[in-house]
Amino acid sequence: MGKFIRHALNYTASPKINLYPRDIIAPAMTNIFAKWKDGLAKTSKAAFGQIATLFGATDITPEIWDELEALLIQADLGMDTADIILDALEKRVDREGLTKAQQLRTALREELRLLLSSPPPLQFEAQPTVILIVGVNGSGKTTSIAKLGHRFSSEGKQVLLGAADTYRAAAVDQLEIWANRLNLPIISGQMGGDAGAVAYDTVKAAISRNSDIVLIDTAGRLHTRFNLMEELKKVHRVVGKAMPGAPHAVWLVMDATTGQNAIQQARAFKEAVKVSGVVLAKLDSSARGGMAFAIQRELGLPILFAGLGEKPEDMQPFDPQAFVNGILGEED
Ligand SMILES: Nc1nc2c(ncn2[C@@H]2O[C@H](COP(=O)(O)OP(=O)(O)OP(=O)(O)O)[C@@H](O)[C@H]2O)c(=O)[nH]1
Ligand SMILES: [Mg+2]
Repeated sequence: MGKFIRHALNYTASPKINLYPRDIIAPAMTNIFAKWKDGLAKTSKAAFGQIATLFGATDITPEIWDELEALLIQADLGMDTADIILDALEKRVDREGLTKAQQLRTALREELRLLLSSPPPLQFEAQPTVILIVGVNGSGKTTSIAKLGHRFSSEGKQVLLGAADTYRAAAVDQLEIWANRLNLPIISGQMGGDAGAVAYDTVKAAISRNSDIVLIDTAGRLHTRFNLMEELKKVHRVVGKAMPGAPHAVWLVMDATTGQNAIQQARAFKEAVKVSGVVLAKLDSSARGGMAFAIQRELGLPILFAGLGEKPEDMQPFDPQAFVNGILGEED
């Protein structure tokens, strides 16, 4: 058994913690599963849909293995992750004496689930808790901030947004429009101004207003642009000057449609600033979705939230079971 699978098994053996109050509200839960199902409709029809069709055959044949490997790679799991899954499945077929394609399908569902961890509980101990949002151009940062701000404020938290993308024309306006629409307070910078100064002012304002959560938007940047990555490090440092210990979290917004390239990008962000978690945006636009597995296995970062649409309420805490059911279709 591979090292990671062992780890994943240990993980699920630990007691389950109920992370979100939503879990105890039954009607809301039906709603949430519907959201995951709708949000992942593209993925479940495309790559993972073909996997489901593959298991329409009755017996496990050598061809099934070859096709399954190709389909997992096409689904954006990446070669290494696909191999780990296949390896685990082969061992289970031997150990449990599986012969039917349906049994393999159930085993696949379980193995995929084991590769994903539930997000750790969010820590909001510091007052304010400062969260820096980073990522490549167009990954979904600003929209995700609006959605997260909406979510946290609906939970009763005092949220303050910081529009520290002073680089792209209209970036500040974009977040201001969201802030107005969602009734969230915001500190904005001037276009072309110093992003660090805006971040600093936002944190200082949050301290004096007694805010609970600060979400700071930053300019999109290519991970290969040295100067821009240095600037991001500076924003990170300046936030720490405004409040010792801040930022308390750095969330990398990743675009689920980018595929395997996004893993390389994420590594560069991880090196530049201490990324603590991933927001996986645009899962609803992705036909593949397998990136979620690669993010956890190859980057060791938890996926905290998933973007399942463009509306403020289309941001859900990452739920491995709902995700696997969403991409593979309902339980057998
Ligand atoms: N369908 C869908 N669209 C999304 C999601 N998240 C963001 N978008 C769209 O993606 C586009 C880019 O989103 P932004 O939030 O502006 O991305 P950004 O990372 O802030 O972009 P820059 O500031 O230019 O780097 C917008 O059209 C969003 O509406 C999502 O979860 N689902
Ligand atoms: Mg933006």
